[in-house]
Amino acid sequence: MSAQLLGKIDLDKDRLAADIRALDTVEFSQVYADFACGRWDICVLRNATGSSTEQKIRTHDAKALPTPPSKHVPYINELIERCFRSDGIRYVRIMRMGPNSCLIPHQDYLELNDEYVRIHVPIETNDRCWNTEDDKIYQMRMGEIWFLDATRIHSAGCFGETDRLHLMLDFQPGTRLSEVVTDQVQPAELRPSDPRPEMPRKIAEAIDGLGMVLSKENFRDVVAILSKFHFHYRSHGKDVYRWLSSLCEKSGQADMIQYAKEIEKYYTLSRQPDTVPRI
Ligand code: YCP
Ligand code: CO
Repeated sequence: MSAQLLGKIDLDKDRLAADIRALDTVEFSQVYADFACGRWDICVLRNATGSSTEQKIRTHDAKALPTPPSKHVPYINELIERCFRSDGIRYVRIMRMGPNSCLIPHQDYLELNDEYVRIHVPIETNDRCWNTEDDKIYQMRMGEIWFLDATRIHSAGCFGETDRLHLMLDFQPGTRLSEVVTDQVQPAELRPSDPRPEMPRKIAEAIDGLGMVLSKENFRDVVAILSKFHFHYRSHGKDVYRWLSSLCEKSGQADMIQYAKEIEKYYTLSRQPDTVPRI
């Protein structure tokens, strides 16, 4: 499948703002920080046990239980119950991304033995937030309910001046998209995004030129530059790894070439839990 707009929620701005303010007092977690460039953290609102000590996802098949932070967001709880068929929910999280931040293009569920059906609802965003999937770019707007096919290579970026907060719900593997929302949601109209310009040859050369300055200390920064470029020029998520491998080759450093292969595998092919490759 691919990303799909399923509908939208008419948000009560004041009540939502009160919940978001309350989240300032709640601790967000960095457990998946290795997927991000910049500021990106997560607050688990519902999970398998209801315990805040469980921050990472795993395969389980019981109705998700509220964690302590969910007490701070009464309006969001109400939205979940009103708009979603909550028996099928396995996780609810808030993903918070800061300005000038993005994710490294990746595929999810590789460390699990099943694939959840993942839904996103932007609850705070700006017009310089984007998502990518394969070679496509699109925007999710406030209150829209999106299915995100996280088995495809995808990414998200926030390049405006304010935070991007998404409510993210994982449904039981195999849930049909017609079984996700209730009849309380409104139909939504897809708004196409402007196409990205072709990457000028000079920029492609500059990327290869990064091989000249590549070192262990700046490897992550180079990955961040490439991940951000991929939002600005027409490309596929996989191109980030192609660019990276090409500039590593240009650097002539065998350990960098090897590391580039390992991270491509970790983010897009296969990974064990808690085995982030280290240079
Ligand atoms: C997950 N995977 O599938 C996480 C979210 C990126 C890595 C963040 O829950
Ligand atoms: Co993802």
